[in-house]
Amino acid sequence: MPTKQSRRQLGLTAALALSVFCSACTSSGPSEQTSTATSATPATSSTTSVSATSTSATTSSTTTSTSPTRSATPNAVTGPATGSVTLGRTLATGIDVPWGLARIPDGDVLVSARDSYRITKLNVTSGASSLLGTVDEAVSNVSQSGEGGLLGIAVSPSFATDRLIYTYYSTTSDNRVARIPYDPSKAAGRQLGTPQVIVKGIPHGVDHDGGRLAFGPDGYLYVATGESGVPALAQDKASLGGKILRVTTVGQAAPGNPFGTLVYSYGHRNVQGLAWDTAGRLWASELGDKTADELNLITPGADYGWPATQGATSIAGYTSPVAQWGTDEDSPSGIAYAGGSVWMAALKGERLWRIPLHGSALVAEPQSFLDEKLGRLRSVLALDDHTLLVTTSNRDGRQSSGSGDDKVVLLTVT
Ligand SMILES: [Ca+2]
Repeated sequence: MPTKQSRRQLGLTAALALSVFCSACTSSGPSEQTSTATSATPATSSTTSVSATSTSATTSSTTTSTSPTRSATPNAVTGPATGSVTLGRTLATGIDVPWGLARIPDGDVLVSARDSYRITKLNVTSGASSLLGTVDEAVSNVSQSGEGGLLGIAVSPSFATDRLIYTYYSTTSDNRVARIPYDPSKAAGRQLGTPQVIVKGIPHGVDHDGGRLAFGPDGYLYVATGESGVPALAQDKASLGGKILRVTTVGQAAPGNPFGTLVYSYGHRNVQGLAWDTAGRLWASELGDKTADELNLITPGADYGWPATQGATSIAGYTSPVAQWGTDEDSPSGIAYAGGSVWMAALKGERLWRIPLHGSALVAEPQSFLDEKLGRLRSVLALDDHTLLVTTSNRDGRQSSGSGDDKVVLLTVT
């Protein structure tokens, strides 16, 4: 078995093999595995691949990473990455397992917990927290090492007046999106009303349950789903599995959707991260199988290739990712956009990736931060261009947890 260090070195090679062609896309496996199940597989370079080495240095609180070699390919990697990450305060501990993060207008952040079904409000200045309540309709399958439970959370674009919270959760038979009234005038722990289901029938499996929710700049709700371990569902436009959905606040197909249904994009294996850049482009992270995790630029109606391909492809009709990684170094869940970069939380990779962008292209190789400092990372929320919240995911059944797990931690980034 390779050591963590050797796996990291392997993976950096894989991480830098951007825009590569996948010729060995294998059968489906679990998506959030620990680091022992697969090894990073450097992919075959194509004419646009980046060949580079990368080094990283770590100080007591700030991690820096440099990527010295540039590609000569136009519209690809053009400059050195110069980011940094400074570990800040731990705002919350002992959460079982933090999955969704969403900011409400007064600046506090709501945290949904996958296996306790709790929704907690967190003050990002003081660290004070209070329980809104539990979503008792949610069903975790952590006893099966599964990935279901209370997953993503989003707040209504009209939250200041309607106080609606949107959640994505698993039942025993499907995954659902519901909106829940929040009444802060009630006692802590009793502030959540009855969930009103707006989307049901999202395929549910032990693994590949998707789960991210986010309102776009257009005011519609985007829902990231997984193919539930049935790869063919990703290509079935009649299925809600393996898709990014775009719905109204009552769960109907949003106006302008490419097929007149809830489906916005398809051919996804398991999407757990959604974020928009300042120009309104939608980015999504996707857990790959054995060879390539992905950061995709999402366009309506596009087919992202699963299960025929993963990672970059030259097959007509499939959209290649903008960046990809070996699964040992990534297994991405949440993403956020801040300061010109997408920040990606890695589960199996136990790190935070910075992906510097110029428009829709990479401007430098992705940088790796916090390697193994906090363990598995699940979600990222940008409070501003230089402040992120990140959550650990060490109690999710995939490894032994440490003291204080799971946590919500502040980061200062550049
Ligand atoms: Ca793909």
